[in-house]
Order: sequence, then C-alpha cells, then structure tokens
Amino acid sequence: MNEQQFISSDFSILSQPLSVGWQSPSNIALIKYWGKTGIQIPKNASLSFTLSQCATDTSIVFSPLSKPTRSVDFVLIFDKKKNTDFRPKMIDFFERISDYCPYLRHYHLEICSSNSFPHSSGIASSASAMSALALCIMELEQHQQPAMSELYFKQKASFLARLGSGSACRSIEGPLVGWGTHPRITNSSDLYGVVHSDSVHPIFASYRDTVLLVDRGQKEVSSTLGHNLMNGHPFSEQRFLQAQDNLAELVTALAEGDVNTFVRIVELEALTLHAMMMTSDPSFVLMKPNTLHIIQAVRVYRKETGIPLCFTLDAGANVHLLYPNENAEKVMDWIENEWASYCQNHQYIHDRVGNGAKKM
Ligand code: 2P0
Repeated sequence: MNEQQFISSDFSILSQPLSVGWQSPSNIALIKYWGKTGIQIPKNASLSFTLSQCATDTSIVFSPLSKPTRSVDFVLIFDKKKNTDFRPKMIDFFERISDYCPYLRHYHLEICSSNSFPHSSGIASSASAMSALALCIMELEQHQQPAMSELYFKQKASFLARLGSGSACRSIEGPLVGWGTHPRITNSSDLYGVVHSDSVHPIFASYRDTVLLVDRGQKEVSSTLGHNLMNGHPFSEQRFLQAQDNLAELVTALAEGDVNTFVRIVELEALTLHAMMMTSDPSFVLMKPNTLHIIQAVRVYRKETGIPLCFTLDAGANVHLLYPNENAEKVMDWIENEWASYCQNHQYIHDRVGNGAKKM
C-alpha cells in the first residue's frame, strides 16, 4: 500500500444524517517511537500492547450539507461540554486528511467524545482519541463505498489515525501492534500499524498493565517538541538502530515466552527513551522522585519473588507495571499495600492487554 491508495475519489454523499460510534483503547509501547520524519513517518519501528480499560468513546453525527465547505465544518462536545481547547489539533488533523477524505467537506460533523480514564490523569489520550475519530470517519466512508474490504477499512483507519498522532495508528487492533517497516513484522509499514500476527506465546496474550499515576500534571514536553529534539541529537542515529535490534530480539522473546528477555528489553527501551530526553538540547527530566522509587522497588521485588514484573514509561512520570496474568493477585496486593500512597490521590488503573477498538 502507498499513500495514493488511501485517496477516496469515488464516493456518493449520503442523503440522510448518519450516526456512528467507536470505542478505541490506548496502547503502551514496548519498543518506543521517538523521532520522526516527514508527515508522521517514524525513524524506527515500534511495537505496543493494545490496552482495554483506558479508552476513548467517540460518536459522530454526519449531516449532509447542501454545498461543500472550504474546510471541515465540525463542533466538538467533550465530556458533555462544548470544547474549544482541542479545536486547533482537530483542524490540523482534518487538514492533513483532506486529500484522503475529501467527502468530509460535504457534511457537518457533531463529534461527542469522552475518556474512560480520569480527565488530566497524565495518561496520554491522543492515541485513543485519534483512533476513535479515524474509525468513525472510516465508517462513514464505508457507508459511501459499501464494497470496501475489512482489511482496507482497518488499514486506512490506522493510516488516518497516524496522521492525527503517530502512536494512534497502533490503537485500532490488538493485542500486539507493530508500526514502522521492520523485517520481523510481517507486512509492516511506515504508513499504518499492523497486528503482529506471528507466533506469540500465550503468556503474553493476557498480560496485565497497572498504570501508577505518579504525576497528574500537564505534560512538560509536548510529543511534537520531544520528537523534534531527536533531529540533530548526538545519539539519535545509534538509538534508531538500537530500536530496530531491540524489536527483533523482543519478537523472538514473545514467540518463545522468554519473560526474562522481555523484561530486559522493555525496561531498556523505557530508560533509553528518557535518556534521550535527558541528553537532548534543551534537556528534560520527566521522571519524578517517586518514578525512581518505583523503578528500584520493581527490580528488588522481581529479585525477591521471582515474579517477572517489569516497568515501562511514556514521555512522563507515570509508571506502567507489566506482569503476567497468573501473577496478578500477588502483584495487585503489593501495589495496593506498597504503592498506592506514592500515587497522586492514591490513583492507579488496572488495565490489561486487549484486542482493539469496538463499534458502539
Ligand atoms: C510511543 N510516545 O511509542 C512513544 C513513547 C511517547 C513515548 O508516541 O507527534 O503523541 O502525535 O506523532 O504519538 C507519543 O507521541 O506523537 C509517543 P505525534 P505521539 O508511544
């Protein structure tokens, strides 16, 4: 597939309003995407677990207009209130996808959205939000072109989501999604995410992710700024090569059920992401003291119990704890007893690996 194949040219505008709705989950990268080129083309391949509890619900009513507008005509209701904060990002998104979805200018869009996780929790919502939006748009496109294949529907949804926010292209399906060309991910592409469908040991199909909300504050570094800091970074080229190697090693570990290698690579990826930000110019320290407390305790806990609990991080202070389902009871007790007090307002979210977005 290349970009041209995602241009919709043969469509007929619906005569009646259409209501659609999708629930899309967040995802957590095991191999991190950090550094991009062109329009949302990743510098290295990434691989993520799709989550299930942390999700965005979006519904759209597409009402046909008597004549097309110059730009997409929309109103956004977020958490039941009219929202203008996200408007600039949405305008950029509609602009970016306009060549691929020219039909959008023939409708008024009433978009209603809400997150299942607490507002301003510090959990990145752009992945779940942009993927839910892209799926709603694809459902309209499918009504206009009923012969569309399921494969095209998902690929284009991921392609559009990527143009909204890179990591969003990994939130359409699950449980493991790769994005970025890589020899070990079958049919991988820089343009959209694909399910990592090769052999994966059952232990990873039911993995748990508990997100410890260490810091609920505003993101200190926007992802756009963060990705840009990789341009001209003295270690970036080496990092991009390392990510490709780490992904290859992780794919083997996933197939073999090798949890020790999984733990080593996943933690290395998280710390490398933060190391890149600490060594960029300007530099950023996004971990908080409690982030480090938790990281150290995870390593001690693993040594003492033999349970393969590990951590990963996004571009912020919150910690994702990853562990097999079979250890869930013990790890959840440990979290409640030891770590709840380190989280802001005692907040943490128990999540698990999921299978992707659902139609509402
Ligand atoms: C990831 N992150 O792979 C990495 C790891 C955060 C840390 O992708 O500029 O919001 O919209 O393409 O996807 C966050 O960046 O960036 C991200 P844009 P995005 O999940």
